Amino acid sequence: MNKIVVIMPTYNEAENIGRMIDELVGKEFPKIKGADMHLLIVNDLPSDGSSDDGTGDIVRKNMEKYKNLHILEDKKQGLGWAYIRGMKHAMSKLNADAVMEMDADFQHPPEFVEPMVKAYLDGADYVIGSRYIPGGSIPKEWAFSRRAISYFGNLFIRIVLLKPKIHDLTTGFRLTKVKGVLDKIDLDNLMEPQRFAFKVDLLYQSIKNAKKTVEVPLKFASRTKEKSKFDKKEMIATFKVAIILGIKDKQRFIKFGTVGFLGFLVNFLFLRFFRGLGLVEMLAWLFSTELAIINNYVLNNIWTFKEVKIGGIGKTIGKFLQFNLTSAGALVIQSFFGPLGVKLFGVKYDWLVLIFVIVFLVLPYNYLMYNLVIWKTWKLPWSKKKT
Ligand SMILES: Nc1nc2c(ncn2[C@@H]2O[C@H](COP(=O)(O)OP(=O)(O)O)[C@@H](O)[C@H]2O)c(=O)[nH]1
Ligand SMILES: [Mg+2]
Repeated sequence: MNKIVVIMPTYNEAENIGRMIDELVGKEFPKIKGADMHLLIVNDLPSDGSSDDGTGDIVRKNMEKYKNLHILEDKKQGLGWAYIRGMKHAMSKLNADAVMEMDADFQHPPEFVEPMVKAYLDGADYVIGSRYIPGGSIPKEWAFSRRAISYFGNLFIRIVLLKPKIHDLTTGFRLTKVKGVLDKIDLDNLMEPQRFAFKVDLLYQSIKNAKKTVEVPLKFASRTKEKSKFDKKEMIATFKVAIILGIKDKQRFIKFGTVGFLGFLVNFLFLRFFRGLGLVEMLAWLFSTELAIINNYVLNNIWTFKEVKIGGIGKTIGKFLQFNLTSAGALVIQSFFGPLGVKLFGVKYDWLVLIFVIVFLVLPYNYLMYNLVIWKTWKLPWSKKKT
């Protein structure tokens, strides 16, 4: 049976934690069929050594009653580290098949655990509790300004990370499959682990690793007791992480462009070189073009797409042949739209036509082919079905 560990960080949550344990472990978990549910509380103690409000004692008392309740306790290092410690413990000590991230303050109502687990059991390897899809909501009593900040902040991150299909990128309520998703993430090197902002990095990497990401509606509740620990500093850090990740994403495109430019130089210089050797024009073109293709394949493989580098002789040969085919596609595009453009705008503007064809047709085509066909870093919606 699938073992699912709900990781719940707490910092001075004595007012909430007892009732949360009863509602979640006592009432909700037994309703969930098909999964072995556990709750792991990661309680932080004040870093100055002073005593906390007794959250840990309440948990320990409940552990006598619930065998599927666990606790980790340490000095406060921030929310991210609490989750990282919890996730490592869940994977290595509790042998979890999946983990959930959940708050202790009832903002993630316990009854929403079941539909998320169901989505996982139905084949999703990353499940997002989403406030911004039909059936989900943010608290009615939130003031307009707070709604606007939440909505536009989220929209901003969606745009920066180029994730239009996912509607809630800042939610804290999520389920992650261990095998293939969480165990592929380098938890020790997440961005801003002392802050809430680490969640954006975690989400970004999880979506990348996951074959099937599903959003499940979440009715986000108001905080019941005490006040939120999320403030302006946290918000700025969150945007910062999103922007850095967004740029990292474009880094690949910048490398791709650089390699393409080098390929152009190789083509240009060797054309002259082979001509100089006395080769007939057609062969000079053929050889120099092929050298440019080799240049592009090798550099893109070891640099632009180094994270998904293709190795091994058999695979390299197969992929290289495929690469030649997609490159031939670019030539076809160029030799169709080039003459067409010249016909439309006159030979005087052939250079403009060339730039236009390369920038708006050849580059996007190549980038698409590399990501989709050669190095397969992008997934099509319909190829996501396999798990
Ligand atoms: N272990 C641990 N838990 C924390 C820390 N900061 C916040 N939490 C917990 O994380 C959850 C979310 O915190 P909360 O203040 O409600 O943030 P908000 O819901 O984003 O406003 C709650 O369960 C908190 O007790 C921390 O530094 N360490
Ligand atoms: Mg909260």
